[in-house]
Amino acid sequence: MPANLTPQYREAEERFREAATHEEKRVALHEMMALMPKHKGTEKLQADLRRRLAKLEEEAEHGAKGGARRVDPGHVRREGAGQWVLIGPPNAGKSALLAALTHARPEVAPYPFTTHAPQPGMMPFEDVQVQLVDTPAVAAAHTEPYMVNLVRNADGVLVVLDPTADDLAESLAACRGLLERGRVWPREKPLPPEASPLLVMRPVHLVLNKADLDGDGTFASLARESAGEELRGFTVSAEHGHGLEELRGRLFADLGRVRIYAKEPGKKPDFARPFVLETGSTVHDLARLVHKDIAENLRFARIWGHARFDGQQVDRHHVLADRDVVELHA
Ligand SMILES: Nc1nc2c(ncn2[C@@H]2O[C@H](COP(=O)(O)OP(=O)(O)OP(=O)(O)O)[C@@H](O)[C@H]2O)c(=O)[nH]1
Ligand SMILES: [Mg+2]
Repeated sequence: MPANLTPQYREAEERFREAATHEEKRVALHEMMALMPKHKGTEKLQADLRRRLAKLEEEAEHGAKGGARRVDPGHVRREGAGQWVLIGPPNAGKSALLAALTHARPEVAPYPFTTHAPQPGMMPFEDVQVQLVDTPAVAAAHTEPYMVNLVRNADGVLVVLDPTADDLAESLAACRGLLERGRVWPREKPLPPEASPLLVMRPVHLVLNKADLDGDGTFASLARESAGEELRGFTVSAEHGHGLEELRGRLFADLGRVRIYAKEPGKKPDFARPFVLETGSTVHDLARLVHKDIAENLRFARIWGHARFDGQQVDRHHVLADRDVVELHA
């Protein structure tokens, strides 16, 4: 029986063949399995893919041949309320931006390809921390292969550009190419009807740096025009601080998270350490984070915040809002 593999499957297969890292191979194999038509004609192929995946996963678990454990440079462990990856051409100021927004101290230098490996930093915002990851330059001539996974696994992507640079169009194209390979679709951009089911919708913003060199903002306006409307643009100066406070607020807001302060009956809320949940989470989701037993035995909760009156009693299905104070009753 013919397998009738789709063009989308063939693309995933191509990515598997070209994959440079272990993690890229694993992702491509998962995509191939998801895209494979499930019928009698593909049973052998399905079994073969499962075998290959099991082998890859075992290698990751026990280290590659020779005993050395392979570390995927494209994987940065997520910390804080969410993770944004900074991508862009050489010299755009990605590292300068990381230094300005976080306590990290990456190398910043007036020559290209200064950054050689991803470097995370934690950006404080009000009472939470957001993770930013600085990365090596994206260029038409060379982009680190692991960058594909880095952008795919992040909660959001910042495309950092120097709008006064003369190769802006090429830089933008290289960044778009990387997002495409990572199957990251800017959330604001309408999805075409034939879009791949593997696309992940993420906030993708344009950060136009070096505003201090762009007197009346002409270069930034031109850059926004060529980037199109689907990317929200921020004009900043990493070195002079312009626009950074607005960006900081956006980076938390666009993660789509709420901060919840838990409170025990008769005690004051713990304002120092909010629980961070996805927007749309319920009282039950919070209870699960606090303790499994509380979640199982939850009777009701009281809420202070956006609810109609303070201390209002709600059930487990109640949807939480940012900065609610919640008292769980089990
Ligand atoms: N005038 C001005 N210069 C900046 C600004 N941000 C960064 N720079 C300068 O631009 C140069 C490159 O900055 P980096 O932060 O190293 O750039 P990068 O994007 O990390 O570069 P690579 O690591 O090579 O990809 C440095 O000389 C910085 O001092 C800014 O807002 N204004
Ligand atoms: Mg750098």
